[in-house]
Amino acid sequence: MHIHPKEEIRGFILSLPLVHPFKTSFGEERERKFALIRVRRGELEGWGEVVASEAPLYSEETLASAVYLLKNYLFPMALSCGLDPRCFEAEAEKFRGNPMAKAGLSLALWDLEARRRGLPLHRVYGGVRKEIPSGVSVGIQTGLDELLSRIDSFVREGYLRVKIKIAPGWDCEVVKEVRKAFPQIPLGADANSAYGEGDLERLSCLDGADLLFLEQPLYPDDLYFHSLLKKKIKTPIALDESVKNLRKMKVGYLMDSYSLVNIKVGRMGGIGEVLRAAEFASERGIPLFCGGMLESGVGRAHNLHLASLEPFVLPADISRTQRYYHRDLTPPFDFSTPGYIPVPQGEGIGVDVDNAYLEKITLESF
Ligand code: OSB
Ligand code: MG
Repeated sequence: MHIHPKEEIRGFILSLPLVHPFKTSFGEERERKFALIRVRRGELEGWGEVVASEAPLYSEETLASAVYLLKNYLFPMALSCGLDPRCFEAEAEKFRGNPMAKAGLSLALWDLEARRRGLPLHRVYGGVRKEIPSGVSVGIQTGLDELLSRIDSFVREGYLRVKIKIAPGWDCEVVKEVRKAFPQIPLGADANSAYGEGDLERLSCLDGADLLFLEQPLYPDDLYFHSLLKKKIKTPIALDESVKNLRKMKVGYLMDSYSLVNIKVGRMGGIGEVLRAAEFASERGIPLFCGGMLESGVGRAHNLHLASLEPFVLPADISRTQRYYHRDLTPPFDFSTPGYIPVPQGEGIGVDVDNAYLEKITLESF
């Protein structure tokens, strides 16, 4: 008789205090509450991160809705797939939405799969980069002086691109001053959908600042008004929230809604969708960058492997660990040479989770 090694899935709800509060057009975070997913087969484990937050501000999903779905539907689904990531992702498509719940488990299954094959994840994906150019996303500050001094210290550290969060009242003037103080840095601005169809003319105020991109200025589900905006302004449009899957990316391409795309696995519902999006981008020459959701070391390790794919040609929203957390659940990620974070070379995600610390900060497990 064939004996199956024991298969098990467990979720952990955790909270980590941020080194610095992170303010966007939709709110301010001082700590990050999220979930980690651990899958086990015999001696092997795989880890994933669920990036949904407590309130539905970035997207409709919440941590509570993700935990509900995982516990009641997605864990049993993955077990009935024998923890096979492709089987799970295909099965999970029958549920509408909820990409962050699906992605958290998908990531854990891919990590396990890579470890089973004795390969680092980026080799399983066919990544081409050994180190990832690193950018930093800087929240809305209480004043211009604070912003300029934060940017100054990030630039001195070696970050290769700075992205500042903008919102009505913290936009044209701020971007102009940042550009004046840092004439050379690759600079982007992210509005997290703070503007509407009445603001299209106004956003051309950014055109003089030689921005690399304006990210997601309009509604989080919109492609049409972004295509109108793209015709009106010179600044390249990057989409984040609006690109919820490959189909949205295709439609946005056909409608000419963007010049580049911020890719987040949590937003797109799993690795399979990201790999298909990367293939599409590669065929069309669409530049991508890997986004971030202030992940712990587990999520950031996954992001490093994804950012090694060929079309991810722009600096990623993957910063040094010390920019997010004093103490993380994995060993810290840092620059090898200034501005570059190496892709972990061990099996799977290539880093181990500090189980003692995990146990200490777990609020609840499921
Ligand atoms: O819009 O890219 C975003 C963080 C939380 C939610 C949305 C966004 C972000 C970031 C942070 O910009 C990027 C990072 O993890 O460093
Ligand atoms: Mg964004």
